[in-house]
Amino acid sequence: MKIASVEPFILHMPLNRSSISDSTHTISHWGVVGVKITTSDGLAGYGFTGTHAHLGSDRLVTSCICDCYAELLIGEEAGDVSRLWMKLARSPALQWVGRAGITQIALAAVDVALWDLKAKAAGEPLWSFLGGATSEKLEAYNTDIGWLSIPTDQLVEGSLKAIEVDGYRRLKLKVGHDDPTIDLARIEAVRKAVGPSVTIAVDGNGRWDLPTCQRFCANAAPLDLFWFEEPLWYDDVAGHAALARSTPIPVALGEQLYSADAFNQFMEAGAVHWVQPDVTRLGGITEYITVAEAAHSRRLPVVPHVGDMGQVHVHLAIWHKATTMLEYIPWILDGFEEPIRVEGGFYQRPEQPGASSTPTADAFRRYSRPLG
Ligand code: 0YR
Ligand code: MG
Repeated sequence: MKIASVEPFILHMPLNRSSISDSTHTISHWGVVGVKITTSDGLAGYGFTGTHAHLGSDRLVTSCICDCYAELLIGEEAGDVSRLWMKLARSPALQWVGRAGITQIALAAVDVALWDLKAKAAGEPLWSFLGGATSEKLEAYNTDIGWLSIPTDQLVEGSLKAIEVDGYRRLKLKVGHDDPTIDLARIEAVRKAVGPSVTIAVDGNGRWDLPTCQRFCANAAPLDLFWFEEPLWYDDVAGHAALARSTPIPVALGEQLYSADAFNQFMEAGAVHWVQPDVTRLGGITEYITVAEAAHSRRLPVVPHVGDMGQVHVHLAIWHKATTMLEYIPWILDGFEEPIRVEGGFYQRPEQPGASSTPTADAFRRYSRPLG
């Protein structure tokens, strides 16, 4: 199974509403920026990263794949995923240029495509190919009801519908107003409506400083928060460790970390309780496994962030022992051959061979953007 071609693509898929905001971004499209890798025997694997659909920076990713990684891949044995990951991650052309950011995001797309190929060649869905399911059911928690751009009355309404109609038991609400008492009032309204048994996590997307987070956490005590995600600047290990020591609210993070080394620093400092790796940032499934195993060996739970909107992470979450739940954001369901499915608050197991990373022909027709 030799690699015959490496073809990058950029798709900009519209969200299920005009736009959403968290504390740091307002977006209207999700970028599916990736690569199709074809083998000499005609099998095609797809991998992608998730972006905020800025064409300029998306092209940096496809250029990295096209101008740097492709020549290292053509003619290689496609099944040697570990060796190819090392070849790309340690390539002299890129190691000095970036061990985080664009190079890892591009590597993520390639690595997912290679795993997709391997599972397709074996005729199995990735979760089964990796070793099978770790438990009967995988719970979904709902992020899509909680954007900062949703006014409080609709936030309450959407939360109630998610619980009472759709069967969720876990919600995540965005926080990060300049005045945190606004966030506290929003959470309080939801808590009052849904009652004490629903878990409510919050996500600050790195907006606040340490004193603001500490004040927020002290005032949030009666709200029973399940975790506080990305409270501080993404790389601030000491700040997260200080926050973790000063509040009983568990700290969650990882969606913007690019290596196992970065995760190790947070874990060693006691700066994270819920570990949130993302294959679309981390250099793919290969490095994700390293992080998930490191977390599990410290008995820390792993709850991946869905930069792929769950398409690939559903497989990893079903398979890995450290994971019992997965984020749900249904933005790109019409874009993939086997879209993720949640019923009654639980993920359904994918059945098709591969990593559920194959966009539909229709998505390529409708959402493709020029590579440059
Ligand atoms: C929108 N999930 C997140 C989205 C989301 C972000 O900017 O990218 O809110 O990925 O933090 O936990
Ligand atoms: Mg987040």
